[in-house]
Parts: sequence; structure tokens; C-alpha cells
Amino acid sequence: MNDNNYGVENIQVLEGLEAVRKRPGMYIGTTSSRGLHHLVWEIVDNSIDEALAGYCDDIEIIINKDNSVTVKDDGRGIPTGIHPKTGLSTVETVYTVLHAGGKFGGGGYKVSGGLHGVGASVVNALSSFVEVTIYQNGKVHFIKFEKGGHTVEPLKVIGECEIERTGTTVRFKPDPEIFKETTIFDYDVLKQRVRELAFLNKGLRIILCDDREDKKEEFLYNGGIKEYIQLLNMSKSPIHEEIIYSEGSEDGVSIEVALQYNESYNTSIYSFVNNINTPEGGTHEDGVKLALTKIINSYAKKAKFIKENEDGLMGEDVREGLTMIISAKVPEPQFEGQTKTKLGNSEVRKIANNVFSSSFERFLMENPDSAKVIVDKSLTAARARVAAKKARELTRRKSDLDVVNFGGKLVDCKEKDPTVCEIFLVEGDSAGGSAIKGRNSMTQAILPLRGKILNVEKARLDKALGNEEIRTIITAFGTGIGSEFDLSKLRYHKIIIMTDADVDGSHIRVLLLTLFYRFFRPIVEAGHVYAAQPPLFCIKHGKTIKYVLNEEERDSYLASLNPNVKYDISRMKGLGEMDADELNDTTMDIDKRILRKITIEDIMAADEVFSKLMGEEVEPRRRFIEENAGYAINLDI
Ligand code: 1YM
Repeated sequence: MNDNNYGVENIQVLEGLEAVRKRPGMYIGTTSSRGLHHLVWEIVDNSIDEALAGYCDDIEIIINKDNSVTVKDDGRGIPTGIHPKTGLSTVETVYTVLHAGGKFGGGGYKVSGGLHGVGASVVNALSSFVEVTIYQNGKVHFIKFEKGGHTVEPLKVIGECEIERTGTTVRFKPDPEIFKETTIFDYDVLKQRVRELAFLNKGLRIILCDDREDKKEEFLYNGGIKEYIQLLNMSKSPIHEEIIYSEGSEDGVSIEVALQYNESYNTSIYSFVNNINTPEGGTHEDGVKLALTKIINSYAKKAKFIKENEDGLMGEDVREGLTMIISAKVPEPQFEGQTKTKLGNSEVRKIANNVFSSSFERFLMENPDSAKVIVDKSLTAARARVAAKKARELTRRKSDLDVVNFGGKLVDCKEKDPTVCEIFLVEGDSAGGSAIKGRNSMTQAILPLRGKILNVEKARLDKALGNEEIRTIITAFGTGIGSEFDLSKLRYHKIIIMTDADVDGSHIRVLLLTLFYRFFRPIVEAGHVYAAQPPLFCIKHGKTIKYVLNEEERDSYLASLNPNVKYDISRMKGLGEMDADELNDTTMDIDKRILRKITIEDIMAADEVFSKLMGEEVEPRRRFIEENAGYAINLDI
């Protein structure tokens, strides 16, 4: 190093941190806004580990005016003594040696080696400065790093504090040279995860503060995931009052389950391992699901709801209308699956099964009224399953060319390779007609939607299958539905919702998204669903025609024109009034159109929004719309 400003430095350490700066993606996935926020979780994870170890009850996260972030906790404080392996203080080691984070403590539920937990040193490598203050043994210790992990102020005691006061405070500022897209933190992104962490760690108080605009909220749930269920079911109608809760541990693995059934037909199961969402499930989820089916069946037989010789209830029957959270704490989790979010530890299956079985069985015995409504609901679901199977057979195409099945509605494309095929779901017959004329018939298929799409948030599969529009959509997609769903059979890799830019149009769009979210979620997750963006204005000057999406774009385009140019501006008609050429030019042509990809950033957040917007209860919907009226543009999840 020829940079003398930083004094004597450990070359090996700096080479390690330099590697992180060269390939940040390898350590935090991305340097987009998501990666930026990831830095906060790396630091907060250390405080949470301290809470799980039983030493910390309060965490505070502050977004400072300069867009640096401060994280404080009241744990034991990172050790300040000399670390035998590095010869540096332990805190300096934790912040400058890669992967040092979890290796020192032992015990606890560190997530190192999993998705997160790459450690504080990665945050240091990617920050323009990091300051760590430690309160320990009546002394205040301080160390500061700059420009990717160079120690600029070595660890020293800078003052005294009360002997009882312990804890760690870390302030860091992400390096704009790394985070080129943005270094601005988003309060709502932090809030979503902070709230989740507070639910998952009952009794832990987390304060989130935004000093840029004097905002401060406290998250503390003594009921933990029980309160989480209450929130998730807020806009649904529960069929029994109490939230069923089990908790227990064996061999260092602890399991918590909370559940409540509601009147809807959807299943929402969310599972976590060491506070990390496991959307692919795994052994913790399998164990609880098996126990749920087994216990409900044995109760139903004992209480004579099912005769001995009758068919039992299947897993999907007992999960209809179920909202459930499973939170496992596992000392050495093994993650598997495509996205490494599936728990593999086989010993956890039995433990989860045991913990949940015994308390759920007791609940059913002690609460016969609740037990009855749950069993009744499962029995109804079983009958509907049999009916749905018959209805589903109607949606199965006999052959690829079997257009009879569509009642002549789908105008298919010629190409058969799904990766280049698109299907437009078009609002109304007249827009459908123009779309058929204007399309590229090789790759673009058109499905005009005539009737209203059924709101599937309020309907079960069998009823949904009774809706002609939905049946046509399912048949066209080719994937099947429910237990037969197969993503690899999807016939179009772009599913494009094309509705007007008005209230009716967005209603139809929300109904379609609800359908996809509830019945075809993997299609959304795989990024196959898009919304077409028909323009709002057309600006003509000379021979140039420019279509723009909204008022903002219109104004900035007009401002860019030579003031001496005469122009003619018109508001676009609805889709149904455009002729084939206009529709193709503005909304369908691959080279000119604007598509918006529909993604599910956060499945639980999406679930909440869908239930609120489309569910039974009116009050949460009214409140949501009031709170978000100003952000209507962001409503499409
Ligand atoms: C605002 C960030 O890092 N808190 C924190 C970190 C540690 C401890 C306590 C801690 C852990 C252990 C023992 C242990 C860490 N220590 C280490 C290491 N807050 C924040 N609070 N004593 C204190 O795990 O045994 C890494 S993180 F490795 F030094 F022990």
C-alpha cells in the first residue's frame, strides 16, 4: 500500500475487503436499492442474534439526514479484547476479516452460511465510513473505518458510562462508488422487514426512525406470530375466535406455530427459519402440515364427523381458509432448493410434528365448538374438491388444435415455441377486434374478455371453474390448475393484460391479478405477467408522432420541443376506440410499446393488499384506499 494516510495495515485483510468491492454482487446479490438495504440487515442481524441469545431487548434503527444509517442495541457489546488469531481487537476483526461474524461466538442461532450473515466486514468494505461504539464495563469504546474498511481511528476508550449500560452502536454510510443506482434508503422498505422481525421475535422492541422527516415508529409484539396472524386475517372473516398457538423445543431446535381459519378458500402458509422466510418450505413446514392433516382426521373420526369406512380428509382439504405461520429456530440450518430457501435438516420434521401435534390435539379437545367449524370447513372443502375435479376435466384440452373448447374466443398465434409467444388479455370485444387485426399473428395471441372476471378472493376453485372467462384463461395457458398445475406447460411466456387506463380498466386488471396471484402464483413469480401501458396523450408536430404515458411525460416532452414548433396534442381514446394500426403502434408493437412487469416483491405484503382490496371486509379496504389514494399508481404489485 502506498497510501500512508492509513498507517500500518494488514495487507491480507485489505485484500479480502478489496475482493468484496470488486465483486459486491457475490456478497450481497446486487448493488441496486435491494443490495443497499441488505447492508442494514447485515448489521441488524447481529443485534437480533444477540436478542436470540437472550441479552438484548431493544434495537433502534435510524436513517440519518445524510443517508447514513445508525443501528443501536442494548446487548453485551461486541467484545473489545484482543483476538488471539488476528492479534487485532475482536471488534476490528469482526469488521475487517471476511466471514468472521458467526465463527467466534458459538451457540445461538446464527444464520451464517445461509442467505444472509455474510457479516459486518462486507458492510465495512462497501461503506464510505463505519463507526462502531461499544458500551462495556463502564467504558465507551470507539473505532472508525473509512473508504472500504481502512481503520482510521483504532479502537480506544473515549469516555465512561454507567456500569449497567451495555450495547453496540454502529453507524455506516454506503459508498456511492459501489451503489451507483441509489444511496437513498426507503423508509417503507425498512419498515416492512422491521415489522416482520418484531413479529418473529416476541417481546423484542425495534424502533425505526427517519431523521430526514421526523418519523418514528415502535414495533413490539408481546404476542409475536400470534399477533401476526391477527394482522393477516384482519380483512378476512375468521371462523373461530382464538388463534391457535404452539411452542416448544427439542434438541436445541425451537418451533412456534400460530394459525387461524377464515371464511375464504385460500391457504396462506408462511414459514421462517432463524427469521428468514422459506417460501420453498422444507422439513419444518412438512412436519406441521402432516400433523395438521393427521390430527384433524383422527379428531373427525373420534367425534364421528367421519364414519370409519369413509374417505379421510386430504391435506388440501384441511388447509382451505387457513392462515398459518411457522417459525423455526435451528442452530445449523441446511438450505436447499432452487433459491436456497428450503429447510433440509431432516431431524426438524419430527420435532415440528411433535411440538405442533400435542398442542393442536389438546386445542381441539378443549374447544369443541371451534373444532366443529374447522372439521366442517374441511369436509366442505373435500366435497368441493371432488366437484372441482369434474369441472376441471372440462378445461383440459383434448389436443392443441382443439379450438372448440374456447368457444371460438381465443385467437391463437401460429408459433408453438412458448418462449416467443405472447397472449394479450384484452378488455372488451371492440378492443379485442382491433387487437386481432393489429397483432403479429406469428407470435401474438388475443383473448378478448367479455364478461366480468369473477373475484376469486371470494370464491373457491369449483366456483371459479364455473366462470366461463376463467375457464377459457386456464385452458389457454395450458398449465392446468391446483394440484395439476405445471409451469413447464405454459404456452405463452408473456401474458399481457391490456385494459383501459380508467377505473373500469384497473378494476379488471386487479381481478385478473387476483386470479393469477391465487391460482397461478408461479407464473407471476417466474415473471411472465405484464401490464400493457396504453398512452394517454398523442403529440403531433411536423411529421413526428409521439405517444406519452402520462401528464408528467407530456410536460417534459413539450418542454424539450423547440418553442417555435407548432404542435397538436390530443388525449388518446380508450383501447376500444383505437383502430388496429393505432393499437399496434401504441401498445402492441414489440419495438414501440411499454410493458410493465408484474412482480411479487414481498408475498406476505401482497397477500395483505389482495385480501384488503378484494376480500369480504369493507372497513380495511376503505382504510387502505384512504391511506394510499395518493399512491394509486404504485398499487399494482
Ligand atoms: C448494531 C450492531 O453487532 N451487536 C452485537 C454483536 C456481537 C455481540 C453482541 C456479542 C456476541 C457474542 C459475545 C457471541 C458480536 N460479537 C461477535 C464476536 N450490533 C451488534 N452484540 N459477546 C458479544 O456471539 O458470543 C460478532 S457479532 F464474534 F465478536 F463475538
